[in-house]
Amino acid sequence: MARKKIALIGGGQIGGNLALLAGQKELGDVVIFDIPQAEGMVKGKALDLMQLRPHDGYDINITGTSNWDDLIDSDIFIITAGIPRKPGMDREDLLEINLGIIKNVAEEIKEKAPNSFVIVISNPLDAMVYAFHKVSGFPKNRVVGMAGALDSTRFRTFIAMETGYSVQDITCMVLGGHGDTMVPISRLATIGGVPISDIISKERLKEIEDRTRVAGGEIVKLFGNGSAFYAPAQSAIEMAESYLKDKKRVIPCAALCEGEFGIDGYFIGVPTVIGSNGVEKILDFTLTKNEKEDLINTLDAVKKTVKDTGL
Ligand code: A3D
Repeated sequence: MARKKIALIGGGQIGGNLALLAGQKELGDVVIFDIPQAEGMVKGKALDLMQLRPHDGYDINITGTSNWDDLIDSDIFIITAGIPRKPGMDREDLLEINLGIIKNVAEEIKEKAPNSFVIVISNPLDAMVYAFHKVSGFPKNRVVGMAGALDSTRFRTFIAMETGYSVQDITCMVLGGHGDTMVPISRLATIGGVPISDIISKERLKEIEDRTRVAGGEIVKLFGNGSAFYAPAQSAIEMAESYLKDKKRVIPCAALCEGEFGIDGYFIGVPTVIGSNGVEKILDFTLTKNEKEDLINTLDAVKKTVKDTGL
C-alpha cells in the first residue's frame, strides 16, 4: 500500500512543526508548500527534517516546494498559510490578508486534490474554514477547522498546573468560536472521572476559564512577534491522525453545524467524530441554560466575522 501524502500549506512556525510531528508519527510522506519567496526556507526545513530521520528511523519523505503541481492527489491538507497575530491584534485583524490567501488556496486544492480532507488553521479560524468550504464547494465532511482541540488542551493544562495532577487524566472540552467568547464546558470537566467542581473552587475555576479564553493572546504578548505553534501543530496532528488511521476520536473541532446545538450554516467548535470519512458526526448534547446563552454569544461573534468575509 502506498504511503499517504500529507500537504502542508504554509511552512512557517506551525507548518514546520506539523512536518516534524507527521514525520515522527510516520503518518505519510510530507510536502511543505509555501510562496515562491519562501521556497528556499521550506526546501531547507524539509532537508533538515530528512536528516533527522535516521536517529529514530522513520521512513517517510519530506519535501519543500512552491509548485502546486507537487501537491496533486494529496490525501490531506493542513492549511496555515497567512499571517499570525502581533501583540495588540485580534484574530479578526488578520481577516483581510488571510481571506485572500484562503480563497486562492481553496481554488488550487479544488483543482489539484478534489477528494482530499482539509484541516484549516489560519485565523480568524471560524471564518477561514467557512470561506474555504464556500470557495472549494467541498462537502462538509471533508472540511474542518482546528481550534477546539487547542483550546481544550490549554484548559487541561491550566487545570493540571492548578492541581498538580496528571494532564493525562484531565478531561474537558471547550466549544464555540476560536476567540475570547469561546465556551469552556466546566460542568463536564473531570480529573480521573471525579467532577472538577469537587476539586477546584468555583471562583478559581472561573479564573482558569478566563485564562483559557485569552491563552493565545498571552503567548502572543510573550513572543512579541507571532503566535503559538507547538501546541497548535500537535492539535492538528491529532485530527489528521484520527482521519488517516480511522480512529474515530471525539475532538472539539470547527465543523459545519446544520441544526446541531440549534446552529445552522456556521462552522463552530463542537464535539466532532473524525474517521476515514472525515467529519463523520457531531455529538450533540443537552446544554444548560447558561451554556446555551454562552454559545449564542460566541455564535454571534462568529457570524459577525463570517459576514465580514462577504461570502
Ligand atoms: P507563520 O510562521 O508566519 O507561517 C505562515 C506561513 O504562511 C509563512 O511561511 C508564509 O510565507 C506562508 N504563506 C503566506 N501566504 C501563503 C500562500 N498564499 N500560500 C502558501 N503559504 C503562504 O505563521 P504561523 O505558522 O505561526 O501561523 C499560521 C496561521 O495559523 C496564522 O494565521 C495564525 O494566526 C494561525 N493560528 C491559528 C491557531 C488556531 O488555533 C486556529 C493557533 C495558532 C496560530
